[in-house]
Amino acid sequence: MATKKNPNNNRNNNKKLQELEVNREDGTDQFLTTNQGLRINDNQNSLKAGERGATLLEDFILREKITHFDHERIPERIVHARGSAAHGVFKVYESMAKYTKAKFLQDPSRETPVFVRFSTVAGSRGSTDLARDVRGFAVKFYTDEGNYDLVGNNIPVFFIQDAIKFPDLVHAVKPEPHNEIPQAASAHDTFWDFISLMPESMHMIMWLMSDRAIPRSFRMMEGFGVHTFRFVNEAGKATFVKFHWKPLLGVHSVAWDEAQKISGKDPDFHRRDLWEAIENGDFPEWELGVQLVAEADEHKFEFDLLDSTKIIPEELVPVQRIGKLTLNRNPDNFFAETEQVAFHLGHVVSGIDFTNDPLLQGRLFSYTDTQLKRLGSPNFHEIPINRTVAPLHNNQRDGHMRQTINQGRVSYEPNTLAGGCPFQAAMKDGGFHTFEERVDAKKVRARSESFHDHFSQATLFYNSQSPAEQKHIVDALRFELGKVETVAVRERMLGLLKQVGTGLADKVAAGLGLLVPRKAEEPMNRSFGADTNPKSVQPKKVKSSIEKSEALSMENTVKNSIKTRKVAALIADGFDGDALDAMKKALEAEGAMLKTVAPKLGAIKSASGKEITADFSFLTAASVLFDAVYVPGGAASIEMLGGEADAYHFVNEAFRHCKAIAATGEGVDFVGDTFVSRAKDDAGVILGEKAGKVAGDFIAAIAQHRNWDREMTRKVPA
Ligand code: HDD
Repeated sequence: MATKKNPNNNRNNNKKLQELEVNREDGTDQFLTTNQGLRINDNQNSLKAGERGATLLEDFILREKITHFDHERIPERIVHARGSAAHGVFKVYESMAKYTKAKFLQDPSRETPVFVRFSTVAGSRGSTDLARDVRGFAVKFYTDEGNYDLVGNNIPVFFIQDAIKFPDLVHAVKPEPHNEIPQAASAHDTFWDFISLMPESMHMIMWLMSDRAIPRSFRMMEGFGVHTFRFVNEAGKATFVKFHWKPLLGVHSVAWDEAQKISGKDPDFHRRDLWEAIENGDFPEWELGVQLVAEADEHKFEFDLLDSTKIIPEELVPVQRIGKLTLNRNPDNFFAETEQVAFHLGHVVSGIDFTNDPLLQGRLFSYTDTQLKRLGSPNFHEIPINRTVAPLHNNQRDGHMRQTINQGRVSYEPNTLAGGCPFQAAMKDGGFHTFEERVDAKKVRARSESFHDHFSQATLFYNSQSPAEQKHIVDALRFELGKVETVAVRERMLGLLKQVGTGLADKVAAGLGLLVPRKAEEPMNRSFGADTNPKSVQPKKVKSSIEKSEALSMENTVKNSIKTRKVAALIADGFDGDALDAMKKALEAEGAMLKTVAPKLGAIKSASGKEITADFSFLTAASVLFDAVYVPGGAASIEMLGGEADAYHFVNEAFRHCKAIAATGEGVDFVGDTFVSRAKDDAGVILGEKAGKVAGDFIAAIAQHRNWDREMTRKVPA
């Protein structure tokens, strides 16, 4: 789709941009050259012994070009291979100096440049954006004190408690190794075989089977740092902190049937959405939230703060919003920036520190290790997108593709020959000082008993969902487990779901045509070494201090805006031009877009003879790519649309996916011939004579995102 260039999307004057500028290349008005700067005279023909003769080894221009091409690919990320990114800025609202000495969290006038990469986890680089999957939400802050990476997800918990299980988890979810099937999908035997033996994953599974795993847009996702981290202030006092990103547009998702169809119609749906929003000047925004817990309160919860399968419910510790992230510039080059960016949990600044969460601890090793493999050199920090804007001086030298030209003969410390430089920084000068946590323990391979409850928060999550959201979880489990061929795996999963309680297992079992096992398989918990008797350490359900948490349901999210929403208007020659204009004006006034879809591309004439150019034809658009549909009147237009199966399908499918539908004039007759006629009382169906009159209700219905209740009562084939 064509995008209008955003006039505000220019390069603001920050240090990171100046840095990137040095490496930007633009061939405008320039000669074509070799990598050595030699001007090329013929880029069409290789050097041959005669016009019909063999190519000569001497052709250094050919060899240089082909060699470079042969080496263009680097290994994709082992997880999170499929991603999209953007540049932006972060600003704190007011100083957090009471809790952290991190300077970028202290000065509200300071704009910190950021680069944010969103991703799916399981699929390859070219896989669909709409997989049912966790989304990565990785933020690199280029602070004046060094790079800080907050490498999180759009789900606040994780599958496993200990990093030693990560390779197993990833092997299980990736395409099965014998036939490389299925791509970017968890609906297969190896994933559920593993999960059915890992009760600790049940909380995460609830989130993953919910609509959170099929977001409407990266711009409409929450983000979470997942682990408990530490803030440390100037006095050395630590406070536990959990990080949240709260999208200002709210948290919204698509329907699973829709996700599967988008995967065919536009597998780049999320990438395109992010790109176009930024090009259009609709800059995505999130607020940074923190949950703060005093060190003294570490043990006051019924769960362990070090356990990444647990949240701190917002009812227990409210999320304070402390700053804003705005994405305002698309990358210039996907490979140079989005592909080469290297995140690492260990990229911290003074004032932010770790905890002993065993998942976090393992990650501290994995990220640099993987960059070495993927980017191929310990100098990956010199790639422009990874460079810090803070001064960098140390005695590390050489290595593949070294760019820095270090001067002088001293590359060791201590030294006198360079006057002792570069020298260590005292704490008062920002030198990083690890939080002095007291340790007095035996070396053991073990899991703390405080990690043994695997079900309470899974139940809390399920109980906190609206009826429609619960139905989606049941349907998702029926889908995923229905794709599992090994019946014993399905049954083991039912045994686990039974422990989540609340009738969930019965509902899933009914769809699978199975019975819920009367007793969960005995040594269900395999998270112990060979010498531990699992029966003595079975997972225990702890009583949650709350029954429900409003923040866990997307039903309670922001629903007061239709900004950036896409509405399709179905038109053909003879459409009611005044109605279309009025609706477009009303929608655009609220920040939404109206795009026309017609039986053909090119000029379409209104009833009064005015021509407009159709944005899409029924072949190039589909209802799944829009948030809502409008059918204006115009007798001739409606008659022509009446002959288009695709036009009926468009409306029926939008109805099935619970979207807002409006029709005016003769358009009302058209939707009367669709399944919409079954639902005249539906809050998301707005019918009337004049566009100006129905626009208000239509806008209110779009702002609700979807009328999910519709699917609880209607059956619509589409
Ligand atoms: Fe990870 C990438 C997030 C657990 C090992 N991870 C990666 C990315 C995100 C996360 C967002 C993509 C970064 C990018 O856009 O380049 N990972 C998480 C979260 C986890 C988590 C939120 C749990 C709370 N990860 C985790 C564990 C390990 C890894 C336990 C290993 C022990 N993750 C990696 C990795 C990746 C990675 C292999 C692949 C590519 C990369 O790092 O740069 O190192």
